[in-house]
Amino acid sequence: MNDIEAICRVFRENDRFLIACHENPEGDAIGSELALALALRRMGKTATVLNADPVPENLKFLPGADTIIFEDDGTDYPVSVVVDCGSPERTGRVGAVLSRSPLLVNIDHHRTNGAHGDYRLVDPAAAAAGLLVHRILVAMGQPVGLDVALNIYVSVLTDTGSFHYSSANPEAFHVAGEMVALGIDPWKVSEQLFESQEPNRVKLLGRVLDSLTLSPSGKFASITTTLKDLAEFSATRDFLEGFINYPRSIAGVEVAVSFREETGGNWRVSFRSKGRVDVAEVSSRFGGGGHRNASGCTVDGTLSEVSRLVFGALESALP
Ligand SMILES: [Mn+2]
Repeated sequence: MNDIEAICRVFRENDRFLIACHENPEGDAIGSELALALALRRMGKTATVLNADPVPENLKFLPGADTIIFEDDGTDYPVSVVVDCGSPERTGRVGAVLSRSPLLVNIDHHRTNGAHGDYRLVDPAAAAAGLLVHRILVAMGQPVGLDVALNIYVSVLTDTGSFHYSSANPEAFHVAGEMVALGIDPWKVSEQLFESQEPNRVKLLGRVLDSLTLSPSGKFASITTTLKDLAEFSATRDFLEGFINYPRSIAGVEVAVSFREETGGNWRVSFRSKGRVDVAEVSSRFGGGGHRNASGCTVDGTLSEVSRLVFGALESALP
């Protein structure tokens, strides 16, 4: 789904844009929407970024992050743009605001992306949605300023797991290298992203790691976070970002699972695969979605019911 030329035309010919991403945004979601917003503003356009959830503490340094709004400003925009979002539902409560626009542009790299939007640039081969924004800026002949470069660099760095994942393809390295050539300092970015944790987040990690459970086969490992844990450490959900990498790091484990209790008694289930199990397929069985190696879904029930269902699905998905 590649309407890049039509999308460039939409960006050139319109003046006011509403930009959004998925709920609980991370580096790629925020980096790609801010890169696009800042580039459009530089073209003299109005670009409003509306998110359902706050910017995680470690992403607040991103240029433009302080301009994101969290409530409907009551304005109707001729064009809405959704980035890094596999389905319209994943925009959460801002979805209703987006649907007031007569035109929706869908920029995404989730393999499970449906056919939403009037114009789509959906490429599952792209390592980050930020790279798709970069392709659009290049196609429009728009220069990439330092503020845009930092957002694109962070989107690529975070969505490739600091270039650890197999999604880190030549485009990812090439564009990241270009951003460094423009003046981005990799260590300064890493310091902001990874070396600026709140003490309570590290304490919560200790609690969560205590819940580590391995399946009898040793191929699956899970961690669990309850609402009580979150309350005890005054944690916001972004505290949990990256915790799932610890169970995945165990020798022999193919898939790591994180169970996070949500209000209403259901569980947000996240999967990280080392590559042999397609966890996008597993989470789609529970109505979720994502990538082959990183996906998520929400499942109702008690923790023991939910973990039995999820581990059962994983066993049957083993190649
Ligand atoms: Mn992404």
